[in-house]
Amino acid sequence: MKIHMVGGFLGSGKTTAIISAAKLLIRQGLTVGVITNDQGKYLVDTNFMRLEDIPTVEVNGGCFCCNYTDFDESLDKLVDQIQPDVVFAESVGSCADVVATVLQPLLQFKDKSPEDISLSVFTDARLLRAYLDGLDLPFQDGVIYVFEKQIEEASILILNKIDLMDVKQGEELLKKAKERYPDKIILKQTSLTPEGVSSWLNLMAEEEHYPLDKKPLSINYQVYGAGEQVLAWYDGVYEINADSKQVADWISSFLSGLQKAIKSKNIPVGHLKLLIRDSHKHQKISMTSLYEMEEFQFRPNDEWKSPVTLLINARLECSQLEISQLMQSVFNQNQKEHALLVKIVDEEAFHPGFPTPTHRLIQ
Ligand SMILES: Nc1nc2c(ncn2[C@@H]2O[C@H](COP(=O)(O)OP(=O)(O)O)[C@@H](O)[C@H]2O)c(=O)[nH]1
Ligand SMILES: [Mg+2]
Repeated sequence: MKIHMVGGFLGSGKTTAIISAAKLLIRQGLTVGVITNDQGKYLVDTNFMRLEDIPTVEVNGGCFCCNYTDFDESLDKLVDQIQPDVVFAESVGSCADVVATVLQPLLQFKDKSPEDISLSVFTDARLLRAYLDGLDLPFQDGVIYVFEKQIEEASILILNKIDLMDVKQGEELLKKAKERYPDKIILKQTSLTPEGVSSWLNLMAEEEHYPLDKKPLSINYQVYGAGEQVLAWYDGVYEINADSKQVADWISSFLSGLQKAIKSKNIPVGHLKLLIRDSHKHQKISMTSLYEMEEFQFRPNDEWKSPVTLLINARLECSQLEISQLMQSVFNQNQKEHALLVKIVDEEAFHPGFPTPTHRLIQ
C-alpha cells in the first residue's frame, strides 16, 4: 500500500488533484482511499470526495500532526474497509512540519518503508510567482511563514493551476522555482482532470520520494503557531426549503453578499468553500485568496430539489468574532431580501489551537 501525503497552502488545489488522481487510478483498476483533514466538524472536502464516489475517512477538529492517533486509526479503518492499494492523505492547508510529525511516525510505528510513502506539496502557481518575485502576499508574516515551511519540506513541489498562466509565464515560473529550490522535483500541473495529474502519479509510483535524506525541517513553532491561529475558522450547515428558482436566487445572492462583505472589509481569504447538495446532485464552489473572487461559478439555472443543504467552510485572516459577525450579517441581509425557510442546522467559529504535535520525530 502506498501512502501519498498531499500538503500545501489553503486553496492550492490539493482536493481537486486527489479527486482527479483517484479517478484515474480507479479507472486503472486500483483501490483508492482518501483521508481528509481540517479544523472543524463539517468538512466540505470529505463530503465532496464521498459524493464523487471516492472512499473517504476524515480526521476533523484539528490537523494530522496534533491528532496523530486519529490519523492512525483512520488509516486502519480504510485498510479494514477497502484494503486500498493507494491512500491519499490531505493535510490542513495551514499545516507544516508533516515529515517529523506524521511521516516519521508512520515509518517508525506503522512499519512502513520509505518507498511506500511520498510527500507532495501544492502551490497555486500565481501565489508562488508573486512570492518568488518578491511581491506582497495578501497575508500576515506568520501565514507566509507557514507557506514557506510547507514548500521547504516538499520532495515533490507542484506548481498547480498552471492553466491560469500562459505557456511562457509557466516556463518562467518553473525556471525560477528550480533555481530557488534546486533539490526538489518540480512539476507544472493542471489538476482539473485525471489526465492532468498523470505525470504526477507516474512520478509517485515509479520513484522513491520520501525526503529521508534531508535535514529535519527547522521550524519556529511560535511563528508557525501564530500563523496557524491568525486564520479564523467557520463551518456551518444550512438547510433551505423552497422551490428550485428561489433556492438558486437565495444561494446566488448569498454568495455575492459574502464576496462583497469580504472585499469591503479587506479580509484576506485562505479558503472559502461551499458545498451545495440535494438528493440527486451537488456542486462545490470555492474562493481562494484575493486573486480568485471570480471563482464563484454557481450555476443558477440548475434544478435544486428541497431540502437543499449548504455546507460552508471558511478560513479567513480575521478574528473569530469578525468571521461569525460577517457570516451572520450576510445571512440576515439575505433573509431580508428573500425571506425563505432557511434553517441554520449548526455553525461554529473559532481560532485553531496552537499546534502541539502528538509526536515530533527528528531521528
Ligand atoms: N484553474 C484551475 N483551478 C484549480 C486547479 N486545481 C484546483 N483548482 C481550483 O482551486 C480551488 C481550490 O481547490 P481545492 O482543491 O479545494 O484546494 P485545496 O484547499 O488545496 O484542497 C477550487 O475552486 C478548484 O476548482 C487547477 O489546476 N486549475
Ligand atoms: Mg482541500
